Amino acid sequence: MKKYIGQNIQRKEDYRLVTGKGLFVGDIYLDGMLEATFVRSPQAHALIKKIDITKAKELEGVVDILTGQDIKGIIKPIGQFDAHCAVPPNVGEAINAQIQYNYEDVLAIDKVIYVGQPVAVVIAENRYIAEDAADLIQVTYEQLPVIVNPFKAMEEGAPLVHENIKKNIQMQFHVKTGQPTHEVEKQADHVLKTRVSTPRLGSNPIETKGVVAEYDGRTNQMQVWSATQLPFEVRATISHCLRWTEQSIRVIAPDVGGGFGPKGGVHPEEIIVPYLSKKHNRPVKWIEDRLEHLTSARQSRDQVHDVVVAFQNDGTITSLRDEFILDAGAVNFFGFTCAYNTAYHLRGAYKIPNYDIKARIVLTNKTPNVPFRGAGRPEAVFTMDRIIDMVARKLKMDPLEVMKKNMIQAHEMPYDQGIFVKDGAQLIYDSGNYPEALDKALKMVDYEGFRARQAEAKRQGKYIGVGISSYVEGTGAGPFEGAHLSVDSTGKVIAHLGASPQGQGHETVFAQIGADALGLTPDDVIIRVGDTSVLPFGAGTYASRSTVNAGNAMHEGALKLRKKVETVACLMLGVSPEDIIMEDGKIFSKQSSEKVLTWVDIFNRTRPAARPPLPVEIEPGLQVTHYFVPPTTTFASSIHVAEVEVDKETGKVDIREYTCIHDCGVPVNPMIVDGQVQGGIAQGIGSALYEEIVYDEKGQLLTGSYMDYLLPTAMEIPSVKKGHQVYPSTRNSLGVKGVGEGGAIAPPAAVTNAIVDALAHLEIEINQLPVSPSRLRRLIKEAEEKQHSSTLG
Ligand code: MCN
Repeated sequence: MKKYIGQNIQRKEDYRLVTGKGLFVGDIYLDGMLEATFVRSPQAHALIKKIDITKAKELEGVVDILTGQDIKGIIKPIGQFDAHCAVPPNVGEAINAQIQYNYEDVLAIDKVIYVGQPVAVVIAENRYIAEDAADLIQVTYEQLPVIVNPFKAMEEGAPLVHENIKKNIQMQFHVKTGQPTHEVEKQADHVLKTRVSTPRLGSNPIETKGVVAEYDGRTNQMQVWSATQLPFEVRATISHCLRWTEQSIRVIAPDVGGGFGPKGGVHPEEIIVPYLSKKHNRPVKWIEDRLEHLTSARQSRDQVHDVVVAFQNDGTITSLRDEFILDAGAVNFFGFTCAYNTAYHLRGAYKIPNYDIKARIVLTNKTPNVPFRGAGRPEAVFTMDRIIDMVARKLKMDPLEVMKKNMIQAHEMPYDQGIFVKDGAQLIYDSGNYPEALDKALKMVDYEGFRARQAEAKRQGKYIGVGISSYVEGTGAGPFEGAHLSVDSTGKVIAHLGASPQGQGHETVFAQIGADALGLTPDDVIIRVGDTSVLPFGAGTYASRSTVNAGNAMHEGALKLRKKVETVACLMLGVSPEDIIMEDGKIFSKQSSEKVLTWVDIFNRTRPAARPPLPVEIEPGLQVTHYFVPPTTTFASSIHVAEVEVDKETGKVDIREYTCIHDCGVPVNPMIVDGQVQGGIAQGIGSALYEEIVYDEKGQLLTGSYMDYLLPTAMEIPSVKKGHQVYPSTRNSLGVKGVGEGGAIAPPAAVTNAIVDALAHLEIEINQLPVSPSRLRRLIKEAEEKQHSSTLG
């Protein structure tokens, strides 16, 4: 029964969060707590010749200082997170994956490989003393040649980031299906070659990273609070790096103020802080400051695609060939995650039968690159939908017609793309109707009337344009998620889940799911998340996966619990299970509602040593644990339409309207879904128009403040017009698909296509993000000069 699923239930967590009653890592103060500061490398590539800590050690209040040499052989380095990103053998074989092992020492030992890398750590009675001491530490470096450009990094003789990784190529693979693309290109009416690139970005959550560790010497227990998306992975990595048993470590992700990807994975600070807490038998706290965040927090995106596309006069795309590189920075912790996401998502909603993608993950002297909202898909969609636009302009067709020509039709679902998903399953879209979504979006923006409006605007000296983009996104990636449900003496259900939120509203949506399965209200179901002490296994929040994985674990676990409650109710009411009704917390028989049981009655009846005794086949207590393992990902989809106005003289772009139709299967809480879409689109618009991390050739960060790294504010982000489709997933019993990342995927392509459309008379190509005023102004100027000289010539 769906009473609460599908309802706009107010978010349970919001009162706490908006009244300042949340508990973030920064809010944790413990008796005797020390504070840590990290000394970070100012060099992008250099040998560490000497670290002089004499003066720093003498400062009153300093408790300890560690360098890489102090912990060499004691703390293991952080390597690839295999639980989340190992290549399945069948995929590895199909794509000929070649991988080199790489890692990061938690404090650099002999050499540094990026600016901001931790080199030493100070703990002191407070942060002020720790900061002063850090300033007194003198590190002598011997500069090494720096490699920043990923193409130069692959040249023979280029400086090596890791000595064992030749030509700095940490990983490469080759995905193909259909006919050889070179052959197809020979038969095609047209062949177009282009380069498309997406810059390096930061995720910039409101709350930076932070960790507090408290060791209890009497019980040998370590408690860690971390602003993380993956408490279970933090526990596993602490256990691995420090050789402690997992049972002795409890990791809690309290309230977390945004993560967006880079708070997934594990960072050096999350290992060192617990180590120091145990060493000194005192709590230790570290909170990343904003400058550290901009320099050292993991970054993302950064791909360059060299594409060759073959197509016919009618707009049919016959083949797509792409050689792309992903600049992973100094260490790649996530294996083929982002690169393979790009490779398997590139065709999106289009059917392109002949497909040949070569990917190389290249190391450079920059901050490590990890997944960020979309994780390889925004890059894929920007590449694909720019190609669609270019094909259309080459053929003098409306881009919409080229989209339609190549789009997978509803009757072709489930659609097999002929390659593998990252988890090793065949890439088959489970459900959806992309042409219908496109039609809906076009109606919402009055596409038919747009050209007349555009012409009228032009007469008034205004340049407006419309751009469309679409995506199909594999969401709900496994491997699994768990739910542990129990009932207490007040009759409330407490559910512990493996996935934990950073703002998504999990306390509400999982309560809605539980309430429906159990005939309760969402207030009767209390969600506890982000604590490794209850469930032995958990995966975490990333890849728009929690609703599918934790949601179905909750649903199926709740049904198991319901069964037990029914069994006990049958015993108490003397009826059979088919006769039991569970509604609004009341349990009664279909035949008669005279005798009504509550959950407290059922709880009391199942207490150990209850009188009369329970039949032996019924175990005392009301609790179940359930793990949901999805068969593979489920495919959400969306159409985005941007309408922009371009100021030709300054290159400034205003977004007039932004429209989005999306399908996330069954929405559990449509209001939260809308919020997710709006938030994702804000980040997507940021990456379309403003955001770019820039390094100079010495590997020095040039965008280390918000004066240089531009984020959009509410002033630049329109209220998105949203429309919904509900094509339930066929891969889980709730019929849900993910939505968390979706909003961020399509805006770069939709906005850029709209800018190109607004300036169609200039025939400019924009294949590099962000479309900043200076970049756009330069393109406009070049196009005007070209037109001027051709008129003269
Ligand atoms: N939802 C729903 N019905 C659906 C699908 C989702 O009601 N059919 C609701 C969910 O139950 C959940 C939210 O929408 O409250 C997002 O669900 P889902 O798509 O499953 O994504 P996750 O919960 O796994 O969250 C991860 C995803 C990712 S990968 C990034 S990055 C991201 C995002 O969510 N980071 C966020 N959204 C974010 N939102 C906030 N506020 N902060 C972040 O750091």
